[in-house]
Amino acid sequence: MVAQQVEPQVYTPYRVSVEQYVTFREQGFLVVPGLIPPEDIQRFNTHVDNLLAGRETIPGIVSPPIDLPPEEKLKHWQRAHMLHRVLPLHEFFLLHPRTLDVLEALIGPDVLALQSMLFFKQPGQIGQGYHQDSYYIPTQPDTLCGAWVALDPATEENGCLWMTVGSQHEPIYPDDDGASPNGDRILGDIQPIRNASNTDETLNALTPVARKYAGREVSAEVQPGDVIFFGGHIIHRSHSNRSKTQSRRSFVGHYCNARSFVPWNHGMPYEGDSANDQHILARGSTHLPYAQPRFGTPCAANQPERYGARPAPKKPQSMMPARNGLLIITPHADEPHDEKGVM
Ligand SMILES: O=C(O)CCC(=O)C(=O)O
Repeated sequence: MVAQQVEPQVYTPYRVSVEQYVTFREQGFLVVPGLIPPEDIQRFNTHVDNLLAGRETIPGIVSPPIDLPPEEKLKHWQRAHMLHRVLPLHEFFLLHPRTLDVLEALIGPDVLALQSMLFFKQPGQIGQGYHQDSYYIPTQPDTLCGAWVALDPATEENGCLWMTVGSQHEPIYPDDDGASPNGDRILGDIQPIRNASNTDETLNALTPVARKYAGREVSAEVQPGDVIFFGGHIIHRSHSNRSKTQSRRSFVGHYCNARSFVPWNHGMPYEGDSANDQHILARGSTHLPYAQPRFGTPCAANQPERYGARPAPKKPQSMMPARNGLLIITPHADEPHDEKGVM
């Protein structure tokens, strides 16, 4: 079956509250319940069912063999990356307007969409051990944020995410096993790690860092349509799916502020120092290069008047002492220099 274009739809904009903004920074993550409408989740799940049954295919990727028993077909994949570059529905999910509304408030206003992942996580499939996402996806300055969309109920039993609250303030630990060139190597006393994402705590060298936050690791149990937003520094993990029948599917997008430099293209080559031109401008504007969505999903790259519009810059102003000694905001006094931006 050929993948269909996704018809543009109208959504009620989502407004992040001050409390949610503070929670995101205090906890390192934020759950927004019911952000994605049920009909969109239903549509995506039908697509995932079709993939697993071999009724839909992923260009360039081998589908489950036709003669495999249905229960074996379900285990054909654990996860698939970057499908937004080959399937319109994945591009639509990566650029879902309600997800972007939240990102615009948390890390924007300019948002670049970098990566997508689909987790199948059927009963018995494994989780992912302690890791920090910015270890894998560097952005400079680091503004990385994940948006984890629940497609099924995610519970402790079927392998939901676990977040180590407080660890969002940790630097990104570089490794000495050569798995990634990233990390905050400039810090004098930082101890390099090994085996990030390894589910064996005794091998994963982020375990002692996570243990600094003993008692603060929390499970993020969510329902379909709920979205978990989490920054690139928080140490998090998921366990294996221990349920007998309940899959734990999820769609995960990664984003950054579109004014960050992104020397990353999912391991694929790019020209020059940054790969910003490979990633889609989702909201706002940027002085850096960016890509267009391949399947025309509406976003700032192709509809700047709708998703990229910004208020016009105001006249330059300064914080200056008033006659009574209090600080007030005043227009600059020196008009000719102000126009050139000279103080
Ligand atoms: O969904 C999972 O099991 C792991 C996802 C994760 O850790 C991530 O998206 O960074």
